[in-house]
Amino acid sequence: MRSHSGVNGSKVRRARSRDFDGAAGDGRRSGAVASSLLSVRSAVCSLLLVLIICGWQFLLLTRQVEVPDAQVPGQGNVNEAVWHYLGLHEANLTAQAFQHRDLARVVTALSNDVRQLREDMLAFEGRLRSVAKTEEAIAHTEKVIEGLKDKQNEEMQELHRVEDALNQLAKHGKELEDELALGRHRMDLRSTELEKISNPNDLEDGGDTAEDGASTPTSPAGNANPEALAREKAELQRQAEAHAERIAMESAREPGDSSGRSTDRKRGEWPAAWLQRFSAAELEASAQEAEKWRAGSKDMFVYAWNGYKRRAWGADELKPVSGQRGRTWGNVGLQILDALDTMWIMDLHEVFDEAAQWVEKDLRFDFQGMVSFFELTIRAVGGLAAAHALSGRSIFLKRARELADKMMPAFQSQEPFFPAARVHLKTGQGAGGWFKGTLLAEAGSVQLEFRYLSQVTGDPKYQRAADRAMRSVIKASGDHGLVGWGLSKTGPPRAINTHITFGAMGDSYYEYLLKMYLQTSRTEPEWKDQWLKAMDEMQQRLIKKTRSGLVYIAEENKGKTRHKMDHLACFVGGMLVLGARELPARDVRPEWESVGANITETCYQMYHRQPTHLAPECVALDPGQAPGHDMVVWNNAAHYLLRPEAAEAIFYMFYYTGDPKYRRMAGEIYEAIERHAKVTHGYSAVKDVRSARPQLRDEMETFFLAETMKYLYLTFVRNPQDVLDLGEFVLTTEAHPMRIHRPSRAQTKAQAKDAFLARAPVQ
Ligand code: DMJ
Repeated sequence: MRSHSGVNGSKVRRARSRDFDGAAGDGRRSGAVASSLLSVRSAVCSLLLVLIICGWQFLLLTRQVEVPDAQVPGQGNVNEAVWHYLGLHEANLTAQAFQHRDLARVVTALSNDVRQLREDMLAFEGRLRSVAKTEEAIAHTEKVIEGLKDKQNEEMQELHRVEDALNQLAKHGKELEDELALGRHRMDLRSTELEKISNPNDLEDGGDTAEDGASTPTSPAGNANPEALAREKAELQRQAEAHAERIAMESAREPGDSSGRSTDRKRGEWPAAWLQRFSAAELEASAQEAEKWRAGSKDMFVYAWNGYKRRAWGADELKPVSGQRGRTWGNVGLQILDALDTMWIMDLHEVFDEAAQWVEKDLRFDFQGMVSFFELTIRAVGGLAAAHALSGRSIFLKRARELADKMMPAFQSQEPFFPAARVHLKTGQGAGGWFKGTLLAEAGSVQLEFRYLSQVTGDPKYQRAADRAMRSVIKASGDHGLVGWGLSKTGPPRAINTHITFGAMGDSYYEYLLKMYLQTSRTEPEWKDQWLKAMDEMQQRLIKKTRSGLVYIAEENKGKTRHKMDHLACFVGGMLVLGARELPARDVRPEWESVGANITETCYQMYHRQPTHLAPECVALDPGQAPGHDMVVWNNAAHYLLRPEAAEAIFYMFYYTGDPKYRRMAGEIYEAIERHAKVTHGYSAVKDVRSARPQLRDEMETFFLAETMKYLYLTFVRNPQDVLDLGEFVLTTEAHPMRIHRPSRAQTKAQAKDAFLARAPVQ
């Protein structure tokens, strides 16, 4: 944890004690000076006083002995006068003696005062000295505490290093185990082969099914010759080897970064790709303009989080208007798990620590009921995995794995190997959902999370299950890239409807194809190849434009185009620019970036054109209509659920281009949410974005804090590449960053070979 509070606190305390030391020293110095000044001043005063009194007495005396001319007429008179003056003189002397006595008293009193003052000063100096000693003692204790803290940190780091080393060892052990298992499996295959060669009649049985779903060799149509079969298998192995070698070589040659980002850029410098279009002054001005939104979006998060903490701590969801606990999704504190990494990214480390404590002590996976496999994966497993990826704390990985282990049995063990729509957390039993088959997005958007678990634990079972489901989806697509959102849930993989959409039910499958490729450092081209196919078909069949130039992604059902676009589909804007900047140059289609930018603009218009500046759930587009009339909001889809996809597209566009206009789009969305959705305990979904003062739904989905807030905040920070580097992380469909895996050459080859054999018609 990157808590700075302790360090800052002691820094402040040290500064304070330094100030106090200074003050004490100054006090001591000024005390001594004051004391000596006082003594000199008193002495000078006394001297002056004596001089004044003496002078005055002298004056008096000389005036009294003066003989006036008129009074010296004769001798007799002179005697009289002398006696008279002597009398006067005597009186004067007496008076003078009294004055001298008074003067002596004053001088004694003054010197007493001076002595007293000196004593007081000495006592004060003594006290100051003892205060300084106490300060020294405090400073020393603080130093000792800091030393202890440093030591503790070092020990924690050492612990993490040991943990990492252990993980590496475990991973290595698992790899060896895998290799062993593979070797055994191959031996089994060979002995089965040999048996079949020596007993050709068995071939008619059609073969058994191996435990892990890989088929044992069956006779290809029209080929019952055992020698030919053996030759074919050997050829297949040779091809697989050659394929694996090629993939390993290509991935080693991969540029690794086609985004235009300068890899040796220092933190705080503007990205080279941004500077190609904007001056440093323009970028600086944009960052300054966004600062208020950055601070505001952080406050927004804290406000909603505090409401949840106050009213629904530990619940899956909060109802932000009534302050009640919201829907139950598995009783796993879903809001906490989904928001962890946003806290980390926003540097809210105290809040993060508090949530981490809850994860460690209170999180339970014992809900007695069915929960959505997909939602639990993307929000809970993904949330925990991302908290692990960012903080490196093993508790998150431990809990993520615990949950995934409970969910694993819900992956079908036979074709099509999809995960069940729902899972019972106590028993691991799977069950169907509202749809008779499997939803495309549900089968094809759990891979990043499960693969991350395999990558960091070294246990391949999570990745195997998830990849197998993905390969089934690809099989179900036939020769195409696009596929209907309804898939069969039994038997060989196939689509059971023709409804093609990048909105609800389909969306994140396409997103995961691209991101799976990026997640393993571009070493598994099978995902990218399928994504490229899907993008080419999307471009040809679904990307449309209205007369006024609004570019959108239509849907297709039973061969007919439907001119509607879900808010959900806005993610495509971000996905296209991600592909354009992160794929090897030879794969990038020139139109991706501009189509991505245009879709992002349309999604922004979905907000901007409403009186609330909030977007509806879906819009219908009319390509033939005049400008301003080409986007229609249906009555049954006029609500805004605090969804993130437009903010997501804006974030990706900004991340790669640095264009200030994207910050302004995001700023407008942030302000609209603040104005219309803020309620007593958080932020609420609104009923109708067309109404200037919309009513509220009393719902705050967990993705508001997980995604919407994260994307907005990341768009407002000075440079998102310094906060979350997309060369290091890939974001899941719930915006959870998974650290990009860097497989070794041997791992790349093994994976490529497995993939080749998994797709081969005959094994
Ligand atoms: C999120 O849970 C995920 O982004 C999911 O893929 C689609 N729907 C919501 C957000 O709208």
